Amino acid sequence: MQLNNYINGSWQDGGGADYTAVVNPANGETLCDVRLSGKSDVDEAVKAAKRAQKEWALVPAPKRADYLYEIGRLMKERKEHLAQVLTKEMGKVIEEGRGEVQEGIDMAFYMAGEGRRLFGETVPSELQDKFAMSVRAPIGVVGLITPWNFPVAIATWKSFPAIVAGNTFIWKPATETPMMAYEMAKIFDEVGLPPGVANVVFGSGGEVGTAMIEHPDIRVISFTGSTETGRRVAELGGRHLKKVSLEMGGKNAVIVMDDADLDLAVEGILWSAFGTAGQRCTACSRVIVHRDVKKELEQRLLEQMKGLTIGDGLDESVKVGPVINAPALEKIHGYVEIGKKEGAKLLAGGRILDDEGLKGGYYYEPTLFTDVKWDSRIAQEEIFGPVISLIEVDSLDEAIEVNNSVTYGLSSSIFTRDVNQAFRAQRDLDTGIVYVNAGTTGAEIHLPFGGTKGTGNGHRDSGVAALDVFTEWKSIYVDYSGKLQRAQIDTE
Ligand code: UN1
Repeated sequence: MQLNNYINGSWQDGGGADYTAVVNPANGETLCDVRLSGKSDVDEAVKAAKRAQKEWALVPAPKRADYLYEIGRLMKERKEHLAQVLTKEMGKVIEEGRGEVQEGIDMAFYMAGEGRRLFGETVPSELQDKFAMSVRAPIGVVGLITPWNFPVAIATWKSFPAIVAGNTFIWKPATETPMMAYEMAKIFDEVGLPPGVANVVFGSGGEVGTAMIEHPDIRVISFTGSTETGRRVAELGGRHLKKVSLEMGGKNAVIVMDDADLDLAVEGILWSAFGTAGQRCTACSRVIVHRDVKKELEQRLLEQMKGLTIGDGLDESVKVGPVINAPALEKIHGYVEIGKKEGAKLLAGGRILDDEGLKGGYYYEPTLFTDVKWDSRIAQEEIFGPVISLIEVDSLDEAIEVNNSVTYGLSSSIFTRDVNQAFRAQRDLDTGIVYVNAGTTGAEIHLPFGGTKGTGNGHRDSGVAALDVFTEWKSIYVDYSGKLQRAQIDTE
């Protein structure tokens, strides 16, 4: 099987010379080949998107939303198939695959609702017989660059608000996960979106991404991925005066206070640390624990970790799937070695697995470090794998300080039964998302998603906030006085 780009409503072979193989991380088998694209494919897609956008912007928003209802309906109908493709392609366990597809379905219906809102504002004018309002205007052609760890949900967070607001888009999915993008392109095609509204271009390395960022007719770049790549996107985007929305890494912590329900905390930690094999930007990778419950928490975590079945995510009994590829395995293992050198105590895990039944795949054993220093590298840098670092503290103040000591600011969580501590924590934790008595993952699509500090650059995916990325505020004044009224002068 070979995948083609979807440009201007038709399937086209990429113009690049090379193919890349899509590999199932659970067993190393090749799933399909993709011909890579180049700058000429981007140019063609942008041309089509620009042409289509003029007409698309004139389609009333509730009518644009009708396509989203239809997309949501098809995704729902194909939920199981999409989840299977997702699990084969990137490895997350099937239960989470279904959850991710559900996130996309929710986004379709939620953003379709925005087609009947897209609220602007009317405000009184300073002058008599003058009407003042501001409306959300579409921006034009937008570029979407998405990661492999959430190959469908994140794409829906970006593409659905983009089109409901009257933009057209070019989407470059991650090289590792083009199959999900292909499935979505088929849906865009089937619902009859006008040609050029949705375009999918498969790339690799920097060529397609760079061509998108440099293209004068792409006005917005919405990127989710690594901090390293995000920085390059921001630099290049800045040079071309693009509106750039970035969602990048995290170093998310669960705080466990001395009055916490420990069973609940353990469940929350395991789910958010080892779900998607720790490859979520919201994954819990630090546990900041009050000294009085540290030993007890360690014991309970160790006990529960024994029950985590590792293997191919298509097997319903498996709890932890593979990581994405060999370089990811090496990176994770490299961090475990660093942790040991830094003097952290390895309580469990710490191995690349190639036992019978796991051969050919990329599996890392769920890992628990304790006695980790808050400023050590394993406690500060994003590992993006199933590794937890336990850090001991004496008070809520210290826990918050440790939480806030990292350069990232995506998600955080606190387990406590004390409502005062919970409310203080939600105020003082410097992250874009805060959970009380829940792990660090599981953001819902109708709330803004994003982080402070090095996690992003102030924009948000999801929720109504996503519309701020894909619309321009336009202020409109209508003077019906019949005379020339001068603001700031005739108001005296
Ligand atoms: C990501 O890891 O990039 O909150 C997104 C969550 C999911 C989305 C994660 N709803 O964990």
